[in-house]
Amino acid sequence: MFEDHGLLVINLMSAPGAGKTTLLEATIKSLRGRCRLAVIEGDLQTDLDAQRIQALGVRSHQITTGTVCHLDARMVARALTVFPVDELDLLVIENVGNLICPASFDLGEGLRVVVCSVAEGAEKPRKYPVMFHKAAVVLINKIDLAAASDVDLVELEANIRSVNPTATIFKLSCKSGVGLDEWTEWLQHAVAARQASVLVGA
Ligand SMILES: Nc1nc2c(ncn2[C@@H]2O[C@H](COP(=O)(O)OP(=O)(O)OP(=O)(O)O)[C@@H](O)[C@H]2O)c(=O)[nH]1
Ligand SMILES: [Mg+2]
Repeated sequence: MFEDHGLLVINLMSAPGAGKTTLLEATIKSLRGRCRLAVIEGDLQTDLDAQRIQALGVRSHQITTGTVCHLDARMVARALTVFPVDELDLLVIENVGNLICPASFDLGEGLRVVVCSVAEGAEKPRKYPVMFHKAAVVLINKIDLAAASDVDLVELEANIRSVNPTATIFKLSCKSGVGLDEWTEWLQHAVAARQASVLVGA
């Protein structure tokens, strides 16, 4: 259904607190006026993340899963009955913060984007490889904390490459803004490519 509508859908995943919602806030500010965007949020409880997105004037819908540690396609399909996504260029689904289970559930997304925060430690991609296997993009976030976390960015990037040699990797800090332009530029190209592929197919 997403493909038929020429809609780029991103399944945004990470460990809890890696910076998914902060990244979305920064991305929304950067793409303002250039891309019609909406967000579906997944959390066990609260609509705090959906409120953060709405505060920026962007439509968002919160799914609360109760005890379930991931989103699945049925939850997203149900959300779409009350949250129509017509006339959008980009839908981002922020999955439940969890580096394990969400990786095993296809939400119908066109792209998987994984946020890997420096503060988690350099070895995490090797310990939790399934999350990284199908990622089109890995965003290494919180690079401002590299020294304080005693994490070698070269080692972290090599560990991502060892489990996913083809992912596009960006190093950024949502706090300082470093690296965000490269990410939003890439994202705009991805949206345009999605739309162009529908035009070619039509
Ligand atoms: N130092 C630093 N802090 C950051 C950065 N990005 C996000 N944070 C902080 O990290 C914390 C968690 O950020 P969120 O964006 O809520 O993380 P999340 O992945 O959406 O969290 P969940 O939805 O609960 O899984 C917040 O206190 C942010 O301010 C960064 O680049 N550098
Ligand atoms: Mg969040």
